[in-house]
Amino acid sequence: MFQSVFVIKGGKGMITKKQLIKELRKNVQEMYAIEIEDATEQELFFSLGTTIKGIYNKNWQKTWNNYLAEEQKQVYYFSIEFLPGKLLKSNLLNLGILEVVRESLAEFSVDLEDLAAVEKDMALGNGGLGRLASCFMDAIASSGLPGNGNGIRYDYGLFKQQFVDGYQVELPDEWLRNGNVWEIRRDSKAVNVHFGGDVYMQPKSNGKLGVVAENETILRAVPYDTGMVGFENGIVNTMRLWSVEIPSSEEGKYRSIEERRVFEDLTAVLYPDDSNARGRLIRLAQEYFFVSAGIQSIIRYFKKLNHPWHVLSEKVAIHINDTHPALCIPELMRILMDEYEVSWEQAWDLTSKVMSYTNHTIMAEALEKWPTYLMKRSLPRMYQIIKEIDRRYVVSMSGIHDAALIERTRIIQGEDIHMANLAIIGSHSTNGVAKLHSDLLKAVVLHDFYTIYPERFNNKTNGIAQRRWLQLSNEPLSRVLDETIGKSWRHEPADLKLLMNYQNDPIVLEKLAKAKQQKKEELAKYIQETTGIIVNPTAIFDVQIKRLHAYKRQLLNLLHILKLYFEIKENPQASIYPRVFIFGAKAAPSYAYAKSIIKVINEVANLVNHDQTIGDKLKIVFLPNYNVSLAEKIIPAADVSEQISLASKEASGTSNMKLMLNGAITIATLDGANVEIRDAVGDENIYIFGLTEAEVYAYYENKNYSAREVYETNPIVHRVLNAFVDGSIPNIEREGQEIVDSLLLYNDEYFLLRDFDAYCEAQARLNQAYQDATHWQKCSLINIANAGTFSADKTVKQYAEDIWQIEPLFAHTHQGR
Ligand code: AZC
Repeated sequence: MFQSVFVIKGGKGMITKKQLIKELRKNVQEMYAIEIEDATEQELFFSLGTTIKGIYNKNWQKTWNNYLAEEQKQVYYFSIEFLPGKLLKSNLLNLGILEVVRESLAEFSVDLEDLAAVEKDMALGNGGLGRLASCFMDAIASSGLPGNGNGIRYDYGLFKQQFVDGYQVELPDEWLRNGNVWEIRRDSKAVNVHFGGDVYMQPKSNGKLGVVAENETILRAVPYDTGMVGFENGIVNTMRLWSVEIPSSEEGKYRSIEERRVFEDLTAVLYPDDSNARGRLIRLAQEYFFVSAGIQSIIRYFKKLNHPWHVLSEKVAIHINDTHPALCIPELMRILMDEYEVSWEQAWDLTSKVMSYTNHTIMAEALEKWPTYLMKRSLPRMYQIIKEIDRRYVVSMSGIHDAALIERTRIIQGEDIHMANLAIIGSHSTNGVAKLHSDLLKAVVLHDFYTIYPERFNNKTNGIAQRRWLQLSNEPLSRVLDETIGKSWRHEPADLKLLMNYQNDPIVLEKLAKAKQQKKEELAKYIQETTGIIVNPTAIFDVQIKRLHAYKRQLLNLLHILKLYFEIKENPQASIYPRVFIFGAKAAPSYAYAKSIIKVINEVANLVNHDQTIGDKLKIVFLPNYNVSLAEKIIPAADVSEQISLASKEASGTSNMKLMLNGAITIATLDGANVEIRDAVGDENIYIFGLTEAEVYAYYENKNYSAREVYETNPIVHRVLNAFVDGSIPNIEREGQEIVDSLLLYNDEYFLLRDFDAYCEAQARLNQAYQDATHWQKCSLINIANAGTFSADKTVKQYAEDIWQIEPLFAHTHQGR
């Protein structure tokens, strides 16, 4: 069925060392009028990037032409966040030229790693959701699937975090300062996006009612495309990010630079503070901006194919990644009806067939709502269409479902527009991101919708790009795997299972231990360079890396650390295996409580790390500015993976998968994908503790939890909590009180005290287990061997088959396999 017009070649042998050096030399000369030998690292990085882009550009063009020629159905993944990190090495790996480039640079005494470090992280996201979108981009291209990303090109990515006196300080992330070598600005594909104004209906010359808009603000959306290079398959898909400009036709409207600034700032920063009215307005405008631009460009493409409208859903799938792009639904309706005179009924039928939605959270505060007045004022046509969708929803459900249920599920309730409701009503698929999460959506969070549209609900457990999180970030482990089970795992992560055959092989276990040790030493060096803290690389490296949030319970980790600290203080001779607790986490700038926890962890670190009686038995390291690149350093070096959110609160988690893949052993609650990790490795190879989700809900039901009771009856909890306010920990008067209040006065919303004993008990078991090296290594091996199941390749294939109904371009050849 696939008659590709072009033969796409990819993979190894694409370029020789000689050719590469020739190209690189040419680019350095053309771009900077100098020789390679005279180029700075920055210049060399840029020239190399340009050279690499030159290598895949043809494939990029061919991939696109193939999609066009085959008229294949494509998916457009709309996400307000993408977190690709650095692209140089991943592009080299996927092109199969990592080694050629490494060797070519060596000829000039340049280390590829140094050059790679020059690249700024593309940090256009906050955390899990954005990183998932980027793992999916890599996996979609690597699976040969026709899929494109659609998002925002923020001038400033997620803030850079520094600690000053233990406090988080946020600095702007000027990732574009030196330019972005990977992107291509496409002026010819720019579109206008309309905001505000007055919108009303008026008969047109053909007698039909048409929409008239006056006094609108018109902004120009300019796309910047980045190639998403597939793994050794010659496919290059597109991630399209939109940037705002003032169209030349509108120039005259603005009298001053300040007036222009307001509009030019629309795509300036990721997640503007939404705690004030102005911030919220910008955020809503951002959502509409990238949605409208993206949908316009999709429709422009579809029109090129010259098909009747009813074919739209056979050619296009649009994915709404969390509710931020939910305006895709009314925007597609608008374009079909207002610009092409498609009837409401047909437009609605097509829209719901094209759209699908992923929910990433059950935290109520993260379910987006927009005040109607804001929508009415800034996006009046969107408001009209949403209102009509809501009205028709109510009418269509009346008589079928009871009135209360309809009221609870409608889109406009009181003064609020519920974006999740819009996303569910206007699409054909709603999925959660781990089995437990999807079950909770059906049973609790979105239960009402589940009774109305049971067939729309499904689960797609998250996955990760093994290429970045193992092949690239952990070369020592990758080499051991190659030697032990061959290289097929590099293409087929499920083949990691072959490692199970070696679980009792002392030589393999020893090799794995060595690979881990090498990464731990590298991290120890990095820790010393960046923080000055000297850690013992043979200690247990215990890692908690994720956004700072109360439900993720970094504080529970800290409570346990304090328990250990007091134990050693009381009994300095006690035999305790040395442990380094490593944190990486950013707190939202407006999230005061999370920032207090950062401060307290830093102060405890300061206290413990300088305490002579503790020595290297206990060290606490909070590495600043956690991001993708830092994760690539920490994860390969981890012995222990902390996944200790309150059961039911973490939708899935993905660092849990990355850590497991790198041989860390998980200590976890039965939350999110931890449940599936447990199923994959078995109870003996993971440390599970704490309340189950059912027990948590039972407490909600019976309202019978008393944190104070735990405090009063448990002497260790008592001792540890007192430390926050009795001066044992210096410099935390305000924060210490705030934390104790959250636990005692406000009854410990996330049940830290309830889970404390169970957590300590699991930690003690783990500590014991680590001291049996062979046993620990075997356990680690079993975790690596079973991590293949959490591959993003597998996950996107499930999306492709069950939700998007798209197929790979053709059965691509794995060259060089
Ligand atoms: C995160 C979830 O918190 C995390 O559990 C999940 O693994 C990840 O998405 C990917 O699905 N959510 C977010 O990052 N943000 C929001 C708004 O949910």
